[in-house]
Amino acid sequence: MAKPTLLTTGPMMALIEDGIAEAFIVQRLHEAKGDRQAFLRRIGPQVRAICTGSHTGVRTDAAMMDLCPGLKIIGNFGVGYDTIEIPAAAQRGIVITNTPDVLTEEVADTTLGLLLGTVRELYQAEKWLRDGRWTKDGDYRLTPASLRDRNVGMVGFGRIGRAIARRIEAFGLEVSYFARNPQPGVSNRYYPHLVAMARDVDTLVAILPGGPATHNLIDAAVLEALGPRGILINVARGSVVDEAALIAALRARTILAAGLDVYVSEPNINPALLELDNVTLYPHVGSATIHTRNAMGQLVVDNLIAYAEARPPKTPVPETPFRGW
Ligand code: 8YV
Repeated sequence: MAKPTLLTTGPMMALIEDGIAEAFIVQRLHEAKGDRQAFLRRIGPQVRAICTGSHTGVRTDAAMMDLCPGLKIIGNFGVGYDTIEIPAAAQRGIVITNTPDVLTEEVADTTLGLLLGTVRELYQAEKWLRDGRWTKDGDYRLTPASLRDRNVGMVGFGRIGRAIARRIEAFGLEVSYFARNPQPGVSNRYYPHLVAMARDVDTLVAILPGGPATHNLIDAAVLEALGPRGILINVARGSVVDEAALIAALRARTILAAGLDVYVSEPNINPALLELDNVTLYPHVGSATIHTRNAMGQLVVDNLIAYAEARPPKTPVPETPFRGW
């Protein structure tokens, strides 16, 4: 039987390229010469699978799905799949798969690094040393912020949020959470209103899905409620924070500091952020270790191969349950 055609929307790690090569004829959107639309119109009718990820910068939307009328599965490299138009896939019976669980602990580890680094100005302190200022100007300043007297509110309390909370609690801090619904089996204080939680805590950690439902959720009102001791950590998606409001709050010091791993238009960072000394900036490295990226890549391959071998996929997302190929 002829191999089905798979479209990649951007460069994929070698593990994925090798894993899909056996089972699929692979077409690469980013290698299309000239007009991408013309390329899609030409190969779209054969495409049965798409392999994508937020790093490709390509939105798998209804228009792309319409150009691929036989599309059955979209294998996403990443737990977040906000670059895919989810209702359009659900309507067409296309299964989206993502990479849950395998990155949970890694992202939680990175978040603690970002939190500690932001609170204790660890990057700024290292830069002080590297710039030769320790010998010239003396000790780095005592930091105004400490974890010792902090009170954390999680914005989102899914698998990764709870893994972050476990770590923060191990540091002796109290953790509350805001989510759409109270989570079963946890004793942390639940807030149905984000502004109310922001008023009661001084540290927010955002780890919730991107997309229309959470767009600019952390806005000027939330930042104002967080107040002048406030620290915002975002390891979710750039879109969940109103970036202009955040920049204004950091500039005016109406919040103390922020630590960001994600941005509105990655990898193009708003230059205003680069000029601020009260923000720690990571280049979206939450899950970025060889160990974890290999596990994510393998899960992408397993899901796509499941289609090629007519088996159920391992990790379909809740909005597009598997109902047979
Ligand atoms: C991915 C992420 O590595 O899983 C996610 O949702 O944001 C990262 O872990 C990133 O999407 C790479 O494409």
